[in-house]
Amino acid sequence: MRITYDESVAKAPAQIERSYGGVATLIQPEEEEVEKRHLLTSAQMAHFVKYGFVKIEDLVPDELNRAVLEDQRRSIGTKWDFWYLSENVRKVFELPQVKGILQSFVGDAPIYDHSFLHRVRGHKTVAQDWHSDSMPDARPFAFDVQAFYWSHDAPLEMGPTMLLPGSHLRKVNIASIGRYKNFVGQLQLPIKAGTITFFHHGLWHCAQPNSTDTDRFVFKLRLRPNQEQIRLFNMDGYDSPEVMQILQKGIIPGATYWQGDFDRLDSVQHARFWRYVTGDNKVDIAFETALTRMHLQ
Ligand SMILES: O=C(O)CCC(=O)C(=O)O
Ligand SMILES: [Fe+2]
Repeated sequence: MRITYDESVAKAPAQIERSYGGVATLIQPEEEEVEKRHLLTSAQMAHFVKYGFVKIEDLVPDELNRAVLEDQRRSIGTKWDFWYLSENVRKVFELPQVKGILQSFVGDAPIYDHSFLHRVRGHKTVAQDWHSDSMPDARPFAFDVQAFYWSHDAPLEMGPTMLLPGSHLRKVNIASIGRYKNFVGQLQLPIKAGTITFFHHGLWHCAQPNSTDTDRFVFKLRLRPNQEQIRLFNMDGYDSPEVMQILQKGIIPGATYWQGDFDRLDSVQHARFWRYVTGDNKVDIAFETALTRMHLQ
C-alpha cells in the first residue's frame, strides 16, 4: 500500500520538503505487500458499515506516540502542513498494521486528500459545531476514509471527538447540522495513546471541550480510493452469524436506537453498502430482506 498524490489536489512530501528547504527528512518507503493478518476483519468491517467508524487501539507503539506528541507540542509548521513536516507522523502511517487497515478501506494506491492537526487547548470550554467533513459527494457507496490518530491518552474530560454512530450514510453538507447541540445516541469514547479511529467521510462528529490543563491533539489523514472498494478486507466469515448479528442488531453496548422507524430505511442503506464492500450481490442484511423482496441486485 502506498499513498499517491494528485498534483492538482496536493503535492507529495518530497516537493513540499524542497520548498521548505529540507525541514524534514523524507523516507521513501519500500512498497511491501500487506500481510493478511493486518487486514481489517469481517467483524471490524461490519462495525464500520453499520456505524460509520471503527476504533482500533494499540496500533502505534509508545515510543512513536511520544515522538509525534513532541512534534505536535512544538507545533512544527501549520496545521495543514504537519503531515509534510513531521517525519514521525508519516512513520505512523507506514506501520504494517496501519497500512493493512487503510488498504482494507481504500485499496493499495489511495490518493492523499488532506490532513489536519487538531488542537484543543487546555480549559477550552467551547465545543466544535456538529458537522460532516464530506465534500459534494456524488458517489452512491464509494467512500473516503478519515484516520484520526491519537498520540496521547484522551479521557472524556480532555474532549475526544463526539460522533453519531450510524449517521454516515445520511449525507449532510459540512456544518448544516451545526445548529444542533446534542443528538440522542451521540457517543464520545475515551481514547488511549496509539489508537486510530477510522471514520467514513460522511460521519457526523465534533470536537469537545477540554477541561484539563493539557492541550489535546488529534491528527487526521483523509484518503480517497483509486479503485472500487470491493473485497479489500479479510473476508473470512463475512456471512457468519456473528457478523450478521453486528450488521443487523448492532454491537455497541447500550447504544441508543436514535433512528426510530427510520431504522428500517437505514438498514436498506447498510445492506447496499455491505453488498458494495463484499461484492456479494445476494447477501441481504436489510430489514425483512428488503433488497431480495424488491429484486434489487
Ligand atoms: O478534533 C476533533 O476531535 C475533530 C476534528 C475534526 O472535526 C476533523 O478533523 O474533521
Ligand atoms: Fe471534522
